[in-house]
Amino acid sequence: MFKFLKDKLKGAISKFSKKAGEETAAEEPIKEEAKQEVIKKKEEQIGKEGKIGETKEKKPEEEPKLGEEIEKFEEKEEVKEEKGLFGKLKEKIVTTKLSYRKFENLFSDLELTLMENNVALEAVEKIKNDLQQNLVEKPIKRTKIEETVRESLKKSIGDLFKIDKINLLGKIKEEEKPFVIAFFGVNGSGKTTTIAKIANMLEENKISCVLAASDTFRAASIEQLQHHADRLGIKIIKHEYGSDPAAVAFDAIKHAKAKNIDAVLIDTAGRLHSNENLLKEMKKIIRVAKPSLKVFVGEAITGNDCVEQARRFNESVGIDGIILAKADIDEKGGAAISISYTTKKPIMYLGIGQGYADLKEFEPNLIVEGLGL
Ligand SMILES: Nc1nc2c(ncn2[C@@H]2O[C@H](COP(=O)(O)OP(=O)(O)O)[C@@H](O)[C@H]2O)c(=O)[nH]1
Ligand SMILES: [Mg+2]
Repeated sequence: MFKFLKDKLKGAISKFSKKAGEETAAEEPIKEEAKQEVIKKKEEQIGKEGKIGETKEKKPEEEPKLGEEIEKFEEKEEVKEEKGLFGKLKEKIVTTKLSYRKFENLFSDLELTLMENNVALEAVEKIKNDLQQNLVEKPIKRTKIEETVRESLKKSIGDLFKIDKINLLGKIKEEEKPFVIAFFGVNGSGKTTTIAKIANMLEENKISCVLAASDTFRAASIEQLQHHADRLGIKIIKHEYGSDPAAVAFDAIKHAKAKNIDAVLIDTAGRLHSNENLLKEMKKIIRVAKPSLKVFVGEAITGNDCVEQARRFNESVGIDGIILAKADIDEKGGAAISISYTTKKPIMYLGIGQGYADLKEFEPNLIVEGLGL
């Protein structure tokens, strides 16, 4: 999933580390070009989110004022004395201290790499702050710089997923029947396909389910769900096109109750997340079906748009978890890195293809390992 980012990141880390350890006291010119590019990228992202006033530029206290004399590097020779069995052992360690200014300069490459790969601004800022805390004004052995950068990134990115997981199968087995899951997301994000994959997984785990064709809006949506239901041998509840989606969900739940079926999977129409009618429709489905779980299905390849959609769906209907479809064709991976941090909701599964078995349980390690950290 991170084909592109992995290589770029590797290059950026190595460049960062090499430059950070370079023995030069000469003042490096501020890389205006790189800075401008970062600013441009940030403006693009902020523009999309439409929240220009809300972005916070954190200015750490230790940031030197312009014009101030800045010491780029402080290189020290430390003589460590240790009393050992054979007398004094002297170890000469060459350490490097990175100034805030130097860090800012070096981070711009890494920052650009992350942003070009669709990592959301908030996540980039968090990663930057963590790295800064671990590196700036800390004596670090010169041979350990790359390791320190790598470890910091690994921990920082891992921390982006410190959110309680959802054990879907366990929850369905434990909670009251039927367990109702409503799937939301924009048009074409992969909802219907994902529902078929989930239904298949539930059946494999001896959990029965019924599908509710509550996308009564999009042409051929009912036939699409019907096709999956037929292939999987699962019951589908459907009405006419243009009928009330909440009524379809209601009938599916009624059917599940009557037949003692474990779970109900509600497919919904995905028009634009800003669409008022859709919002009303989603709210009605939620009011009527009272889903045990509201899942946002996003398209990993759309990067920042996907993260932004998740945020908006969460604000309007409140989502519990996320499924990122099309992770198999996403070479950047920024949405997967950022979406949980931005919404504070866990990624439950990744869609990794168009087959029924192409659903992978999400583990934060997939990200850290995928990035080669
Ligand atoms: N490569 C790939 N394609 C997918 C995945 N999930 C869905 N798709 C494809 O994306 C397209 C839209 O999916 P669909 O389920 O109809 O989206 P919906 O409009 O949200 O219901 C279809 O062609 C699917 O086959 C996935 O994980 N990987
Ligand atoms: Mg659909």
